[in-house]
Order: sequence, then structure tokens, then C-alpha cells
Amino acid sequence: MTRLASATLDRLPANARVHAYDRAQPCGVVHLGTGAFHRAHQAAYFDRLLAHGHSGWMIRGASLRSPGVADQMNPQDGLFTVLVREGGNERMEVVGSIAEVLVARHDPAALVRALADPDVALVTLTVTEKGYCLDPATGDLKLDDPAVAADIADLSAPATAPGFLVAGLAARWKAGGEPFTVLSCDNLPENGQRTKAAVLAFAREIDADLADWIAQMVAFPSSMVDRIVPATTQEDIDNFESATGLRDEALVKTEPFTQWVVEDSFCNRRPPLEDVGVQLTDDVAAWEMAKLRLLNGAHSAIAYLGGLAGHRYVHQAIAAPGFDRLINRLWDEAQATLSPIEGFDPAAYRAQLGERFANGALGHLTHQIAMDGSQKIPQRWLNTIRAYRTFGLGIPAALTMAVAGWMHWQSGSGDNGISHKVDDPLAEATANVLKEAGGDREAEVHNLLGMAAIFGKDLPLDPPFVQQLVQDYIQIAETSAASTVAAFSDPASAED
Ligand code: CS2
Repeated sequence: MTRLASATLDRLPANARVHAYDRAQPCGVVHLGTGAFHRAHQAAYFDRLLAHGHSGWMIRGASLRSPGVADQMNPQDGLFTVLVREGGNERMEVVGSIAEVLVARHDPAALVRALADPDVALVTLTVTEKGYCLDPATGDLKLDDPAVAADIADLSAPATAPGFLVAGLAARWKAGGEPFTVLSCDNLPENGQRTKAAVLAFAREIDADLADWIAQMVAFPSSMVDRIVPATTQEDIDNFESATGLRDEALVKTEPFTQWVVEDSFCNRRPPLEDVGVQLTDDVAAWEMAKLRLLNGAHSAIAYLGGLAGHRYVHQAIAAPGFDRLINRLWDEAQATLSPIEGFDPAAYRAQLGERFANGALGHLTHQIAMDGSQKIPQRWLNTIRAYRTFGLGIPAALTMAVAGWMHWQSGSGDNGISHKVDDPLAEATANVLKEAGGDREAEVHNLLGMAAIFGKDLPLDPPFVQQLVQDYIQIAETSAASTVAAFSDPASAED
């Protein structure tokens, strides 16, 4: 078995694109969370930036917990392939922008040193929604989270993302150096603001002067990131090896589409990302909201209702009876809550999303998207429902059915009693409140709605919404998710 690496690059087929640039140059970026999404998205943009001759922007990656990614990438000199797939077409692009991957759990001090390195002007993050240690409903740092509390008590060997950011910034501050920009690339609304709030809340517990310095000196731009990156399978890696003769354990597969909208607010050197297709703007919030509510909102509805109905992949679920009506209605509901954005055409965006979801060459698992729902649905659905209700638009029928789908998902059992794993930090809590309902379906809905960390205090107090939710939930339980979606009719078209 020969691994993809610097020494074996020349064995790749002639159609593989490899950008030629000197990789022995300083890392200007530290990235926290070097998973598949980062590799197919930000790392690919930095690869092009380096190929454009903008030096000093190599990335030092870090995994906070698992050594898996470092084991995949370090023996390959940080190199990996991005397979870009659509229909029967596949492009191979080798990305060289990641110099190495650190494992923070094994050597937290090495990551703090990397953050303290004055060459580093930018710290980017894809640590998933839960990695910010925020209360999903309020967005406040969970100071009572055991990992956060442990980092605050002893910051010499942090474990959490806010802990590392504060430890890195503290090292800069003590050295009298310049701070780095902190750029969140996770699917959270106003992700820059949220990261800033989390870092400041954390720093205040450590040292008020440090917190003041961070508040004044550090930029936390928001960003909207978009590229569908399904988890790589062993089969993908084996097929690549059969086709090329090289084994790439860090391979990622994705779609041709990619988008990155970044708030132009940096406190240190800014990489000229506009040269490689990144949109730099003063206002990212509207872009983030549109993407979260339209793309991710639809994704999660497909994941729970499609997953319950036994659909393995997104492209299969959306082809099943009723899903097109449901998703279109969900998009109508989301769109009604968005303000216009210059250069953004919702109708064209929706049509393009339909095509992206139908890309069967990706093999995007519904169960992958279903992960961590408690952390995702507030920004993907619940804020939309709130806005829809506040604007007096009636009941958002599709979003309400999606919530009913998520509630069923939490039971761990789908149509025909087929069981699945509920992969969510609140899985135990949701299982407990379901159990407490003693089999009474209405009580199950009320108990889940009572979880303020997800639903806030307001949604359970909205009787028309709750009534519809109970009705949908019972329909799914008494029939099936598949037949409930198949019978879905858009209330707007019913009125015509
Ligand atoms: C997905 C996202 O897994 C999920 O929750 O909705 O990862 C989605 O594929 C990306 O946000 C697309 O940009």
C-alpha cells in the first residue's frame, strides 16, 4: 500500500489537479477542527490563494479531541484529495494548504504555542455547533458545562475551543504582541458575534484586563460557509486506491458548488481571499440567515422525516412522495421571514438547492445531517417559526411537521419500528422526558417542548402552533412518517 504524500504525488493520474507552490512556508492560519468540511472548503480556498502566489498562508490544523484526522493526514505530509462529484463526472484536486495536524488532547501546549506564534494572523474554526459550548436557545456560554468549568479553573491545558482561543490570545497579550482574527466557519447565526461573546465571557472569568484587551483589539468577523461535504466512506478510499494506486486516508468528497461570505473586519493581516472567489462584505448576517433557514432548514427536515421513513440518502428522500411539496412549502415559510439581500435571488437559490440535493453522486446520509439536532434546530427552524408567527403569517405547516419529525427521531425508532442511534449531546435528556410521558403522545410533545435550552420559553406558550405540532406528531405515530409526508398538502395551495 502506497500512501499519497509529497514523494508520491507524481504517481497521480494526469487529470488530477495539483497546485504547484512551495509548501515550506510559514503558517499564517491555525484552524480548529480539521474535519472533512474544513478540508473541502476553507483549505481548498487557501490552496488556491497560495497557488496565486500569496505566501504565508499555510494552515496548521488541529483536532481538539480525536487523533483520527492527524493519523490520516500527517503521514501524507498534510496532503489530501478533494473529489468533486456531480452526476457521472468526477474531478480530482489535491490540496496542499495544510502543513500538519496537531492533536490538542495529546498535546494542548503545542496548540497554545501554535496560536501564540506571531506569524499566525488568523484562527479559523469548524468545531460544530456544540463546540462553542453555548446554550443553543440563548447563545450564552455555558459556564456550568464541566469542560468549560475545568478550563476556567486551569487554563494551562485547555480542552474546549473557547479555552484554546482565550489561552492563545492571553499568550499574545502577555507577550505584548498583536492579536489574531478569530473567524468562525460554523453554521451558527452571527457566528462571529457568538464566538466573541463566548470568548469574552470566558476571558472575564480569567482576567478582566485580558477581557478588555480582547474586547478592544480582537476582530471576530462572521462568515457564511457553504459546501455539501458528506462523510467519506471506506469504499470511497478503496475506490480511489484502485483507480490511482495510491491510498488517501484523508480523502474528501464534495459537490462543485462552494461559497464563502466573510465579514470584512480583521484585526491583523487579512488574506486576500477576494482573489479566490470569497465574497467580502460588511454584512454577513442576512446571508447566514438565508443559508441557515433555506439550505440547512430543508436539510434537517429531510434528515428527520426522510430518516424516519427509512431513506438512507438525501437524494432518495427528496424523490419520495410529498417531499417536494413539503420542502417547497418550508422554503416559502423561510423566505417569508428573510429580508432582501443585494445579489441574492431566492427563486434561483431554491432551484439550485433542489439540484444540489438531487446530486446522487454524493451519497449524503440523512443520518449524518440528523446528528446534533438539539444544537441545530433553533437556528434552522425555531427562529423561523418565531418570525413567521410574529409577522402574523399563520402556522408554518412544513416547519411544524419538521419539528414533529425531530421529536419522533428522538425516540430512536422510525417507521416500521426500525431503530436508529440518536447522536446528540441532549439524547439522554430527550429520552428521559419522552419516558416520563408514560406513552401519552400529547405529553411527549409537551415534555420535549418544555426543554428551554432548545425551544426557549416562548414556543410552548403558542397554542395554535402547539396544537398543530401535536396533531402532526400523532399522525406520524399512528401512521408513519412516509405516509404523513406523502399526504402533506401546502395550506397555501389548498386555499386557492
Ligand atoms: C448539513 C450541513 O450536516 C448538516 O447539518 O446541513 O453540513 C450542510 O451540508 C452544509 O452546511 C452545507 O453548506
